[in-house]
Amino acid sequence: MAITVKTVQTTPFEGQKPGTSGLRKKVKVFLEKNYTENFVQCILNANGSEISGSLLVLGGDGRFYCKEASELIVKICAANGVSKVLVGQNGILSTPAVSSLIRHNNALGGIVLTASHNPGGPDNDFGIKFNCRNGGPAPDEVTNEIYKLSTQIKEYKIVDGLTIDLGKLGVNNFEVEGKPFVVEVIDSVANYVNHMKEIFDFAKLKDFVSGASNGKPLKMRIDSMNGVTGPYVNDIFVNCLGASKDFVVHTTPLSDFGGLHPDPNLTYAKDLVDTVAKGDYDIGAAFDGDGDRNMIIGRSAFFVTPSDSLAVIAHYLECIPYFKKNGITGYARSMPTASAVDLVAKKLGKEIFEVPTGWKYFGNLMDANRLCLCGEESFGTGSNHIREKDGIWAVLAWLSIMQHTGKSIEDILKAHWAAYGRNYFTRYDYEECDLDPCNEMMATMEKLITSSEFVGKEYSSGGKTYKVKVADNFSYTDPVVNTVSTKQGLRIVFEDGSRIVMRLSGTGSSGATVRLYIDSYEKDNVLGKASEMLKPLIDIALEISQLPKYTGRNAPTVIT
Ligand code: VG1
Ligand code: CO
Repeated sequence: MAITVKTVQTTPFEGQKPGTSGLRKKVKVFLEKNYTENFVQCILNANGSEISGSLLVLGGDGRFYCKEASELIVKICAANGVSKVLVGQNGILSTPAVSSLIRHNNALGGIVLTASHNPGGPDNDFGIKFNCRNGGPAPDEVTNEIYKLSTQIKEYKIVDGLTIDLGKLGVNNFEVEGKPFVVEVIDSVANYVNHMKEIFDFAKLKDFVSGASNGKPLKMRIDSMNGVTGPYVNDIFVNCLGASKDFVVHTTPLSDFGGLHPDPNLTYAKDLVDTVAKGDYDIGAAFDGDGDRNMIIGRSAFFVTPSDSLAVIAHYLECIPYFKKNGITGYARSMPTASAVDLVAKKLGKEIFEVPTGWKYFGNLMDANRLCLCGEESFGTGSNHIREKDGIWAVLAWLSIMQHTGKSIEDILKAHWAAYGRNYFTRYDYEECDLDPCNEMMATMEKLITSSEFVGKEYSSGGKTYKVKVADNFSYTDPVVNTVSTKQGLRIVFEDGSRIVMRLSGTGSSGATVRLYIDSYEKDNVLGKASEMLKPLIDIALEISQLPKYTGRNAPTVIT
């Protein structure tokens, strides 16, 4: 079929600035005439001449507008000289699967259609993210360029008369103004599942899950929260590892996530937590909408903080065949993540890096072969097998550790704390506050904590006194390419290592979400309750920031 390219005049939209992870707005914003077209054209333009003749991967988490956006993007790619698009069946690909596909196919990059953990449906969020050749989210230089182009755009290119059935697997050949253009609709899960089989010992895990190795089948509860992981979970845990079908729930991707907020934390994954709390399961896990986040809980809903999860995986990394084979390089965490993994790195003599919030900051270190395992406190854990965090990978890592140690999750954690001490951590989220007062709060607090008399100041609460050692707005110099990222979060570090961190979220679609992170380290007192242990520091943080005054909130929306 011969197809012609059409150039459409357009004008810029305000605010097409990618945040922590892509551009996220309400669906109705993306549906405005030319809004999606403009942004996609800018993504392609940001790649310059490399777009011509390129291969791109395309897919999303199945939320409302994913399918239509996929069809639209294919048409814009065709018009801009892309030679091939690999698209997941029905537009479905998890974020880790996109990353894996980009790498396996040596693609120029990928376009991921997701607003991740944000709710979906016609009245909720949609998102578009560009991942580069290494499979990782575009770094700041690229997203800044996309944004700059979005403020100047005058036209976009699109083809008419190109239709494909995204439901049908196979290769679709077209000719666009004399040049071949191919759309291949691929199985959404096959490549990813094979990748997991290369990393983990599936035979061993199958014996463990079925009980063949110890006479006791593992009882697990895996909750896909109606997000994209459902098909992957069914194939990996049920088909490959032999878990009972009853152990996996909410595995059909729904365009509105069935009304769930697909964020795997103690508040939004309540169904999982309540079920596992009854004491019948050995492990519970949940994922977010696009499958890159994970929450792990043990029997009776014993909660594993993501900071601890990272440290435990770091400690046991060699029980996973991939690391045994490829060796262990360094570890990393985002700045607000508690530093439990730092202690493991120190013990094992490995490099450890502290980067700003957002997975894009890990990529260069992985590419330079200095980093093989990293995580964020926001339920993100992953390794250098791809360049995104990976929810299912994290569960397979935990199953491997349970199999290797023969211990329960709670016992694994307790042994870890006994050996290393414990980093207590909590995060308070104040969602959808008014933007202006939050900006004012952050500016006022920054001024206060960076003033010369702030260091050395003492704050007391609950019978404890903390003396300020360092306070700043976190800035990061990438050790590989030397780019500097400033203003990445306000940080107060006390003499005993306790920290208060505060930043505004970069993934919301309206208003401001304030995140307050608190952590402190205890060498011996490791069995306390985090909420009680950290109470004095929380009170001090609220006093310093005047958060209740600025936000009008007396309690957070979510406590982790
Ligand atoms: C949040 C998390 C951050 C994570 C990001 C993307 O960002 O804090 O750690 O990398 O979401 O995760 P923010 O700016 O809202 O704090 V995902 O699973 O939404 O792509
Ligand atoms: Co996500």
